[in-house]
Amino acid sequence: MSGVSQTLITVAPTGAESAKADVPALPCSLDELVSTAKACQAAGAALIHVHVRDDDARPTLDLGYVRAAVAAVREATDLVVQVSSGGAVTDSYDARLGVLDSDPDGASLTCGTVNFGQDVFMNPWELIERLYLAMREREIVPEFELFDLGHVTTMRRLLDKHGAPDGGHVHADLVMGVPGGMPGTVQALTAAVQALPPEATWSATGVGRTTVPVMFAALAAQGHLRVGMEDTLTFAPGRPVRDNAELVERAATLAHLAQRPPMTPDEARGMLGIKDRRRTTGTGAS
Ligand code: KMH
Ligand code: ZN
Repeated sequence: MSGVSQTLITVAPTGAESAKADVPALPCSLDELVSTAKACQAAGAALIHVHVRDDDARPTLDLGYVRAAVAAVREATDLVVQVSSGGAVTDSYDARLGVLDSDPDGASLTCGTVNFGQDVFMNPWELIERLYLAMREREIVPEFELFDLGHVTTMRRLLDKHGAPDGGHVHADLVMGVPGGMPGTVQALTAAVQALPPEATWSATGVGRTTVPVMFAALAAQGHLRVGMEDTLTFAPGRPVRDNAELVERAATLAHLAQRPPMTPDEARGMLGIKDRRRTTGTGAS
């Protein structure tokens, strides 16, 4: 693999799993999401993976809330805005498809069912196909979420059957260390990366205590980084994460040390084949 000169840093600030009451620093309101997005862009993030909360800080896929979140982040920042089509383990397939009508730049697309702690995150083949085709119809660029080695096989089967995604580029995110998925180890990362199509780009996410080792492994293997409070609530043993920006700052510091500085949102758009919706909607950061 030839050298990758810059690092895409994605921030996943909220997720659907943690409760605001347990984690007061979790950005849940629209204001908190927007100020988090701005701080994370300033710290080096180029892409934001968005899960939305309702007025009671509960995870929601209600299209009104999701549309408002996408529009507000796009208005306030230059970040690539990716919505989660995974939602929470309790969400219906129709609701997960429904978020694609929120006009995002991208959307996550998990490529297989996985045990998820005590729960099961359901992603049968038929749902994966429906999400993929609905994304392409709407010119939304997917990010393939791969929680296990078999998910790489499913992603490749999807691409073989249906062709390239919107924008023509394949970008995957290895989600490592979920209880039930692949472990956050160098060995697992290497196996997954070797199974990817050679032209694909990829990032890695280490959940919980695998966050830091997975960042080192990903940088060493020419990968990109995803960090955020969706995946990590402890900055160091016994020290809760203060906010998402400090996770992005740490990732940016490591990227600089690896001599692969963070890419800008526009550079990320170029790499990922994402069209600039800021121009078509007339909004965007100055
Ligand atoms: N919340 C998890 C069940 C995604 O965003 O696409 C699923 C998830 C993946 O976070
Ligand atoms: Zn997510």
